[in-house]
Amino acid sequence: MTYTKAWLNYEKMDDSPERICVALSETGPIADSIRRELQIAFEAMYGVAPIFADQTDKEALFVTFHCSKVHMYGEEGYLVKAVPGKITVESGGQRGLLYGMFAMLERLRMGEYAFTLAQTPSNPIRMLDHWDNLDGSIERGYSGNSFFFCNEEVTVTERIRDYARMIASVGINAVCINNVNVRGVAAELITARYRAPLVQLSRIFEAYGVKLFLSLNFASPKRIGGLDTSDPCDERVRAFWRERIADVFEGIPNFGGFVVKADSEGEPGPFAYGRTHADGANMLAEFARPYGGIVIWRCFVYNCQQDWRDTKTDRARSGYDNFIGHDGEFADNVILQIKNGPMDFQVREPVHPLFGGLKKTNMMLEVQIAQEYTGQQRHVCYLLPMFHEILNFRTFCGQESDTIADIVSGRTYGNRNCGMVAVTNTGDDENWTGHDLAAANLYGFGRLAFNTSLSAEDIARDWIRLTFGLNQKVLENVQAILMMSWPAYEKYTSPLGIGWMVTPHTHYGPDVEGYEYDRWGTYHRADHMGIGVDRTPAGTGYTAQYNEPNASMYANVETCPEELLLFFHHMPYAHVLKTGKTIIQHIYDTHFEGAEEAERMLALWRELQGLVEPASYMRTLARFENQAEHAKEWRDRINTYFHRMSWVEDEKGRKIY
Ligand code: GCV
Repeated sequence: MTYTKAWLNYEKMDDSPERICVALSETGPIADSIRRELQIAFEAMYGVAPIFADQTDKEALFVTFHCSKVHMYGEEGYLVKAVPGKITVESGGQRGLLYGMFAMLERLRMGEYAFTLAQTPSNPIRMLDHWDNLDGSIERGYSGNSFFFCNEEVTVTERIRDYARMIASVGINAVCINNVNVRGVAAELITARYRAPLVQLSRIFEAYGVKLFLSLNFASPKRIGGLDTSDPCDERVRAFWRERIADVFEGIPNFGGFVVKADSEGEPGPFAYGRTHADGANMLAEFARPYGGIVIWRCFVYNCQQDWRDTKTDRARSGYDNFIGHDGEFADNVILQIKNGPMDFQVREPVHPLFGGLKKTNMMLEVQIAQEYTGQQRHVCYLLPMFHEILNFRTFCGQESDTIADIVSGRTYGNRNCGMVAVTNTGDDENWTGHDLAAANLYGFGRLAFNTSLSAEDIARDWIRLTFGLNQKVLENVQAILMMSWPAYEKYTSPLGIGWMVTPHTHYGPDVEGYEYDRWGTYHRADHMGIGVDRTPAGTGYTAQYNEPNASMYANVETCPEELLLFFHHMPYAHVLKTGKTIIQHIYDTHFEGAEEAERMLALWRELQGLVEPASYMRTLARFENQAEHAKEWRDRINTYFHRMSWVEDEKGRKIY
């Protein structure tokens, strides 16, 4: 299948140098990737193949790469200086040269010839997690099938190299290729069965500075090792893992480590043997340590067999309750991977309290660019503004640098095993991400993880120009669409932080009570008087998991940020918000507004006919038409539900069914 070049769509530039000379004395796979990329880019942009030589002449554009081991920007940072006719790229390592080269190409593509770019990555680990299954399906995948797996085989294709180029161009340095739910033959990825193609795959990633990770099944000793237990303290189990892990690291070059989902949504874990998560993670980490390997252990642990009548158990509490008591027990090559919020990637959630709670544990922030709950890449929902808010959240953990960005970058506690990871949104669709505009989330996540101080607007602007070219109208309209998309999606779906009003299992489309009487701990508790979950000390006590002053801020209705009001409080519909509107009127108004904004996005896109490549225009138009219709469905289902529940009329007398 053919596929687009996404933001690596190097278009012909108006001005071209006569010759381009490149001085790059480095050798090895990354240096080769740099040469290859310059070849592709310069030929496409200028119609000129670069000459790799240390000398130049006056007419040529001369690009020089310097790598010195003690460079102030470190192994992954870079300094790029460009004046007309001459560019130097410096770094302390080849990965820095690679990133510097991509940054340089971005500027050149925007028609800039004199610039200085200096950047060290904010986060040591910048990772993408694929939830790809060995049969080729993708859990919560909305852009086709896997390009790593098909029919229980690992597929190694040219597309993977292009994927590696794309993600390296935004600074991603780690990829986990298989689903954290490790089912069936996926457990055998750590055996000889899949060794040969995994080695090939890892070599491709290595050439772009990306480490390969695998998700493992904690019950492997039983499932594939022929043992009758997977108890992490059992000597036979330890021997199994010692041998398997050594074999994987010794057999696969460029291997980074493992991602583990344990005791979560039915996946096996140490609880079955009366062991802790620290026991489980540390055992694996011990055997990965000699290879510099790491174990990324997920904190998404909660009771998914809850009785909906039980109002004391609170899923939001569970991550913190399960892990806080083990702070300081995890080995230094274990990282706890924590979702951005305490529930599960809703359109609005508070920041996970574990970030402010753990003081002696490595942490990584997990976000989801696969839009499971935010329109599934059929609706446009640019998530960078949300990620920005999360990163800037102050935890008040008692240190001077106390934001999420500080903690996961290692600034707060001086650690290196930390960073950001996104559940990724790619598949084998022609445009990689289902919706053409969903690629902005992939591009944006990488850019933000590399430099957490970038604004969502600036990232959007760069992505638009690299993807669609330099037309001003395209820039203005697409930028407007992207920036209004997350607020619009929030308006026409679940209100004020309450979450989960989606169709069970698929998680697409409205179903207000879809999860209300189910076992997943995701309730809104609406009745004829009001809605929301009391998570204050008088309720489930969740607010106390935050440090002060956040704990009190959330517990108090007056100070609780209103966009999260129903997450923290059960409120009457008649409660008056700071806007002067009652909650019920707010629900009606935002749903009418959100649906109108979806129409507005469609109109903005329509104005681009003839300015955007026709296939992309048509593909995206169809998605916008669908989104506008679907937003009305959301509007009407939500408004009708609350109208019938509350018996309160819309002040503006609009049609509610
Ligand atoms: C991979 C949610 C999703 C699951 C996913 C899980 C997780 O519950 O719906 O598909 O499983 O999160 O993050 O592990």
